[in-house]
Amino acid sequence: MIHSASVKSSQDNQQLNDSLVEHEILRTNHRTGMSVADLKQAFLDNLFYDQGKFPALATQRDYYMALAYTVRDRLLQRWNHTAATYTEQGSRTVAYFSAEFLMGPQLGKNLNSLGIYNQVQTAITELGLDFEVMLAEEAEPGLGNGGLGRLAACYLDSLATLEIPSLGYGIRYEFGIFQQDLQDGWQVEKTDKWLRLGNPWELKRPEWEVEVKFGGHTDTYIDDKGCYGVRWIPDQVVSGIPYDTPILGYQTATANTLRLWTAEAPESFNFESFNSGDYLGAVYEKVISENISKVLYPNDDSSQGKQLRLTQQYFFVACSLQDMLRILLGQGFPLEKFADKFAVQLNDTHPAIAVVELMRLFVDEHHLGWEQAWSITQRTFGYTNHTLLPEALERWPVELFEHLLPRHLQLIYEINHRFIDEVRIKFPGDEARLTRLSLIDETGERSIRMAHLACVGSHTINGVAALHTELLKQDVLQDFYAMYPHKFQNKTNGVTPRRFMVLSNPKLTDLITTKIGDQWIRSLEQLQQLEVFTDDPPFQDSWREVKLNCKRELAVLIQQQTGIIVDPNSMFDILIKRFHEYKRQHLKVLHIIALYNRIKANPDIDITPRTFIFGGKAAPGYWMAKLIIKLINSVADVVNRDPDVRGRLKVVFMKNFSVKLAQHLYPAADLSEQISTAGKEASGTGNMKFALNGALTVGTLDGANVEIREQVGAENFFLFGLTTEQIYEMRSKGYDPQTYYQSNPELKLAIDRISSGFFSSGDTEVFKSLTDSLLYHDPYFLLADFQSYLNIQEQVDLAFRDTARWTQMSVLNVARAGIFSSDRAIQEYCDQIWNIKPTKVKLPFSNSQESPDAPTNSKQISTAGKIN
Ligand code: 26W
Repeated sequence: MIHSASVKSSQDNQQLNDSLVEHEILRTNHRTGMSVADLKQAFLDNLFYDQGKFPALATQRDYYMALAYTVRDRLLQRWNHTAATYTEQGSRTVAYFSAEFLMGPQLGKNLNSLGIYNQVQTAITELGLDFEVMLAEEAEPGLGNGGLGRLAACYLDSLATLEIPSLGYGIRYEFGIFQQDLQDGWQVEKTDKWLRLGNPWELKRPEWEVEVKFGGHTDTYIDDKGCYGVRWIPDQVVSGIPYDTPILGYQTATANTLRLWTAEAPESFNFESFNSGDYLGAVYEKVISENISKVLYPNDDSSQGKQLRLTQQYFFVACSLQDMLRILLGQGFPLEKFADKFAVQLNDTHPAIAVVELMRLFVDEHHLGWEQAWSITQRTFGYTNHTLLPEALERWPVELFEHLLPRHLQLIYEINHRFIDEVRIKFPGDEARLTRLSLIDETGERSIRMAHLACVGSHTINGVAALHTELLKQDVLQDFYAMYPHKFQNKTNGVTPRRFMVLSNPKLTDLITTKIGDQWIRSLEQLQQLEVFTDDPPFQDSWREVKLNCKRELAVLIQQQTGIIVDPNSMFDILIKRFHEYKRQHLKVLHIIALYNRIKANPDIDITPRTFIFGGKAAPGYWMAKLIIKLINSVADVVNRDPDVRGRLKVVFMKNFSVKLAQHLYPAADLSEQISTAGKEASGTGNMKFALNGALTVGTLDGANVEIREQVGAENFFLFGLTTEQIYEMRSKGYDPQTYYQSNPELKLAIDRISSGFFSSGDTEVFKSLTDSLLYHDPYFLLADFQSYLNIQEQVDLAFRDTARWTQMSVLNVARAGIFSSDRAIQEYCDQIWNIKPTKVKLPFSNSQESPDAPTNSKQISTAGKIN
């Protein structure tokens, strides 16, 4: 127990504390009561006092906001008590550094976490309002691209549920991932103005503003003790303002914090320019500063070395580390305890500049010696790698660093110098190795290799699935593995069952709970208990009923959004993820065309009816990915209109894929498509969400598919395609897609139909770059895997017709997929990387919805020096 200033001041304020406790009890019904009557009253109060409306004049938006504030009031109690508890106990804390947090809508999630979903639904319905419409009103906070950002959100959920003190640190982008629209089958992008109507879940904390420097030059000086020091004289200073969002644990008293930074100019106006008459110049500076947190870069898996992106990365990292120093010192810890107080996880290399910034803070600003500073830094950081694609590995031109972060470049040279000395000792005379390992890439334009910086500056390096970690060790990071074998670990990804089962699939949740109780929601391995019901006919009936219901709901949504009518009894075959050639959405298209061709050639052919559903965004500058979207829509147009295939094939592209939309898709899937080229997908997490909702997987041995198959059993997984080794071998021997094209008539016909203009009203040019790429390069081995894919899809067809067998496989997938919970993943990070234990949060009194083990009648609350 530390005797910090804050603890002392809370004792001095005992009187204030006592009255606060009393106050909390008194106002329970007004702002925290969980009964239907209290909730109704609170909702109407908020509508009147926050939205300024009588119910008759209120819009749907007003209703949503009034409800959101009603819920927020109820979670603030937990939030404040959590902060007070962490402060008093000086708890070790995880700081999850991520340029992306793809949180998804908050209202339903928070209602579930508080355990008041049903009460609120009743209250709203009794007021004569539509609860579903209110839920749908929430704008999606799309502050991420895909897998990496959503993983961060799942991890925050698990951290709070496991009662681990944690802060998520990132950027509050004014515009999140673009909204995807379709025009004539082409993707068009629209700006995502998610903040336009206000965000009720965040609290601005201007009192914790920090300053961040950019540009300029450095200077040396000798201080009054005769010590040499370096000063950074920037030419721009920007303010970082934190906005906090509470992250509630599932039915615990813990509410952690997601802290996102907005960039502002330090003064609204530059008065010097203003007074000298340069009004526009003064405003210009403000605009430049605000640009930093303006927009999320929509690239997934390709790094382009843009100055603004490095600016964003440094901005949020510099803000966050200053914030952590404030918390550390505010709680009375010495600087040297930084790595004991905080475990920082780098979500890919996007925040890797933190290694250098922490060194700069220690050495330049707090005057620690290099060795001590470096030891603390290395003990602080863990680095997670999320990609094997060479084009996604971040590199920043040295020149850019010189211009934007001149002091950091000097520090990087120093870090590199010492690191290279270390390599020389371990591998004497191996000059080639030095070149490969150096933080500076000297081939071509000199650049900084951020993954190398992250590896050197961290105590642990981890991949996100077993195969991925092996490939890191053998391939992408093999030299680092030789240098630091002890640093490497695997942490297979996981997903939160609270959002991707309980919230999005309530009927499945109820069915499972009636059989095995509700503990599985926190301990997902307990789903194993479902195995005994696998072959039980009434249970199988209920299982199918649940799935059919979800499919019916999705069918309604599809009709509303696309006008296409689909049959809920057909197999729902779903492929949803970012568009990228390595994910091979176009392999799926070749399959659809092959089936279509079979029907055209033989109209009486017996084919299991399928509805193919696609969703996902392409990076705006990624031509081929956008062309694949156009191809899907072109094929859909032809197939859906052809009377010969009626009742057998339907193709649907759901635009603007998001967390919100995903929640309707996973529960309704029969078949989950995970068809990337082996060795390319780091892990995948959609694959886990599908399996946990009872979809069967058709997939390659890639990423976490390998582990999913191991868990659910090879007989319950549809495997196809070349293995990573086979792909490597084929590539090294020289792969020629023509051999497949010439020898496989179905493949040839499918590709020829595209080239011939069959799907493009006779236009033979539009898809030429796509077909040429397949025929003459095929970098992702579609042609090599085509026949194997068609064969396994025939097995899928047969299996789907045997409903009892299919249901059995579906149940087994759910029963055996519990290991893919993000709780399991986070527990492993806590035990093996962060060395951190839970801190129980105590609420001062219990109301009807408190978790049963939350202690009551504690008077310990502190208000000073809080963590948030
Ligand atoms: C610099 C551009 C850029 C942007 C984003 C490079 C790389 C990224 C991410 C690392 C891409 C990403 O989201 N990767 C995905 O991470 C998931 C979570 O670990 C994995 O499940 C996916 O397989 C991986 O593609």
